Amino acid sequence: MAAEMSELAPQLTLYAEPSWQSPWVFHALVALEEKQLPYKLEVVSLPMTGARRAGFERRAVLAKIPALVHGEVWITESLAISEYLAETFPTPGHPRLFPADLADRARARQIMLFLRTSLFALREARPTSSVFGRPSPKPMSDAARAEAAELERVALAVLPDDRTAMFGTWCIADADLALALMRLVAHQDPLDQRLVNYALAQFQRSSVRRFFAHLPTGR
Ligand SMILES: N[C@@H](CCC(=O)N[C@@H](CS)C(=O)NCC(=O)O)C(=O)O
Repeated sequence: MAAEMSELAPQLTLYAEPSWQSPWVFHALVALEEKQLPYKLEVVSLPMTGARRAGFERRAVLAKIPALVHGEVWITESLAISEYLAETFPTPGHPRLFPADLADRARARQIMLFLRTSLFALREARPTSSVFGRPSPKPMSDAARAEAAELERVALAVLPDDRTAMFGTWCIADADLALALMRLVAHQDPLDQRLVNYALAQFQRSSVRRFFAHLPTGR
């Protein structure tokens, strides 16, 4: 066991939400699993209210889920969580989350921020419940269709051949991109077959399967 995770080291706790539909909890849990760190799970109903909300606001500033607690450190926002894990438990002692190459790392962050700040109509028409639960077809608006085309264009740009990871070896951005593509795959929406294969291969990773093990449907 790494020195940081000895009995004296602060324990890691991940706060999740009971529906297990959050792409951001998915990101944080996959990051912890890929780092192979022991952690405790706490499931908190949303919206947070009363003393719980006040406690989160006091400790984490933003009362959101996922939240990572490490000793006195409370972090919300999924990307801040994975960056904290990457920097607190660095290579070579721990598996890598972000690409080693600085340009690749910047590209990975760019893609992850794109997925967090865009595609709102697509996310509405193709919610994660389709991926983590049962696909429930909803009509695709013109905006959702345009965003699906943009997602496909971006994914093909960063996956120019048959590779199964964006930068040759896995990084945390692959988990996010695969989840975004799975919104389309789950509905059998038109999508370049290479991207279908990429998303399905990513979803076979044991870190992703560990997230699925929490789903009430047991998928
Ligand atoms: N951008 C954030 C999103 C976190 C987020 O919005 N979480 C939702 C649940 S999926 C939440 O905590 N909502 C409760 C609230 O905003 O009060 C991330 O990447 O973690």
